[in-house]
Amino acid sequence: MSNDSYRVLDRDSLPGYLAEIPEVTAVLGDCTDLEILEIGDGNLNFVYRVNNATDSTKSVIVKQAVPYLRMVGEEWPLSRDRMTYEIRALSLYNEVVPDLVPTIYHADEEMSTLVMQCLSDHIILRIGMIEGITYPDVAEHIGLFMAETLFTTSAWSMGSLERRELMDRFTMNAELCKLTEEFIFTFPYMDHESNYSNPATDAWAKENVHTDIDYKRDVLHFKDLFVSKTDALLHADLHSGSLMVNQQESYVIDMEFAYFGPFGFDVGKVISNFLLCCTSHYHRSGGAEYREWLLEQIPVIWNTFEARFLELWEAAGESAMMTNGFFSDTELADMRSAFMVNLLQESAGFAACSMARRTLGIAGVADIRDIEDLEIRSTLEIANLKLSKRLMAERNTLSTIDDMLALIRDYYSSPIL
Ligand code: ADP
Ligand code: SR1
Ligand code: MG
Repeated sequence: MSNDSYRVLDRDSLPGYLAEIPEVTAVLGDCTDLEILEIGDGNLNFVYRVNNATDSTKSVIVKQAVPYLRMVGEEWPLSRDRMTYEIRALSLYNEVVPDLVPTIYHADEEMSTLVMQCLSDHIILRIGMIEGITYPDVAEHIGLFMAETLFTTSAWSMGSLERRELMDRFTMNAELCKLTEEFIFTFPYMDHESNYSNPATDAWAKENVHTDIDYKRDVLHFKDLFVSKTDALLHADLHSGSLMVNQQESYVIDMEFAYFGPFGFDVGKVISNFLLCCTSHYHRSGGAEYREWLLEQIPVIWNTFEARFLELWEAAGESAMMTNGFFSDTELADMRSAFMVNLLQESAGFAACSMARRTLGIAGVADIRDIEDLEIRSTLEIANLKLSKRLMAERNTLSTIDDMLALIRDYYSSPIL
């Protein structure tokens, strides 16, 4: 996939690179006087905002993968093939959910570079949520994004051959899948040099995570689902840092982890980010009112997701999974109900894993990690771990999203700080 024409772009070389691409000059205009800012705050890549110096409304985003893990440095090599998968997933999303993802201006697999629409009127949802900003439609947008992308690429929608061809285009996103396998499902639950450290949290984790065999067996079950289940093309890194929002619109970015995996991984990851933020607002300024808004978004996400997913399913014709005459309408309806309950329970388990990894692993969330007082931070970290364990242990008792919300509310009804 990669070849020798690759070079790392920087502020000096970007104008020349961009000036050669008609689709980009059509947006930027004259490329001789550009303002270029490196704005990457992610863990893996370099991201530049480039705008015309005389008209800043003419702007693009340039994202380039480098052959290492940015958050660690060049000593952690990582193939830049990840950009090929981001390009493939974003291209597909532009067909399926064009209003919910940035437009592609130019995709260059050899340079591991993507030039796309600059979302200049939007901010990262995580930043907004840390500040206590509410967004009236974001939960609905997230639910729609997941329903459309997950159903459309599932075996309930696609034919067997076309689906396997599509899977083939993502199967070898192997290095990023391995990162997830290790950093979400393995290292956080044991002593590992890569883990984050905060003394009181470490001590609690030693007693209550590293030695909790039932919990670890459950985590391994979810690792198994992640490794083996191929429900649909996942975004696979769908957290509040992968959404850019304003009061009207929401855009999903950063789909480099895309691969065929279990539906519940995307759903659970999203839910966990509302919970992590909710816990942080026991200390942050949003307080009880904002915590309530965060919790209320969870059923909106799920209900929107479920309603649209089922609507698409009911409208679907024959597929890899379904042949006319196999089930009666009633049998099909019963099967769908049981299917959605299972998906909810799997989402709860993946949410539990996501909460633990964001607490104990190398890649934390600013919601919690930016709290300077280590003791307060630790109390909130332990609260997130306890909620993770409860969600995991009780996931199979959940039949509806209201059950999940009741569990979460019950958990938060005991003092957190
Ligand atoms: P990484 O893969 O390294 O995690 P991201 O895709 O998350 O990188 O991008 C890093 C940051 O760049 C985002 O947090 C956001 O601030 C900014 N960014 C990325 N894409 C866009 C875009 N299309 N428009 C505006 N800003 C963007
Ligand atoms: C080393 S793991 C880095 C993490 O950053 C990305 O955003 C993914 O969440 C990944 O797990
Ligand atoms: Mg990324």
